[in-house]
Amino acid sequence: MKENKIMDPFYVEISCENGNVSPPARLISRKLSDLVGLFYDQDAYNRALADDNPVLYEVYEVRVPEEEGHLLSCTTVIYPGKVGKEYYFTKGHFHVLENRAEIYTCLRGQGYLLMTTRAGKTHSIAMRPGISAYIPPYWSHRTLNCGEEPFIFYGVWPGDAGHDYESIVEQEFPLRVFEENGQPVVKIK
Ligand code: S6P
Ligand code: ZN
Repeated sequence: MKENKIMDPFYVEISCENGNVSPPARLISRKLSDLVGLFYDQDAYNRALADDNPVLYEVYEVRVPEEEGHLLSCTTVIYPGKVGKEYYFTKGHFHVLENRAEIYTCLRGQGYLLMTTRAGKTHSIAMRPGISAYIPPYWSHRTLNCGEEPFIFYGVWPGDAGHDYESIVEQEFPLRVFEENGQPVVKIK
């Protein structure tokens, strides 16, 4: 590699309060309408959407090239709320290159990391500040907020991993978390 082609080191500052990254990173915002067909209770989803179309989560992505050798990173902020009894969650995905792993470290709030394999194995990890979870290659992953404040985590993954959302739409995510008697309960559906 020619010396003049090598990227310079840099740093960002992350707010554990609201997940903002500075200098400003790319912001992706997902609303209730972006998660059509993903919640368990479709009637509750339709009723909620008729009322309002809130932002469920935001992602602040640190900009580096999306290619082999680099590490991508972002904060994800999931706001508190439910559709019916099911907590707000992310769309969830496999990596396009399925043998690419990822690490999620919780900065604020309470949530769950849900994971599944194509063969139907499932795993969940309760997340709270300081918990750093390893998502091995070949596991799809979805996160949710089961608390009353924003749930914020920082993720790091290989630059060439990519996102496969279609598989999650086609084959329903088998793990779901509902509120029962004021507590989150993980269920296989
Ligand atoms: C990327 C990583 C996260 C998610 C983000 C939103 O590989 O897993 O940055 O993209 O938490 O979730 P989703 O499922 O909407 O991309
Ligand atoms: Zn991922």
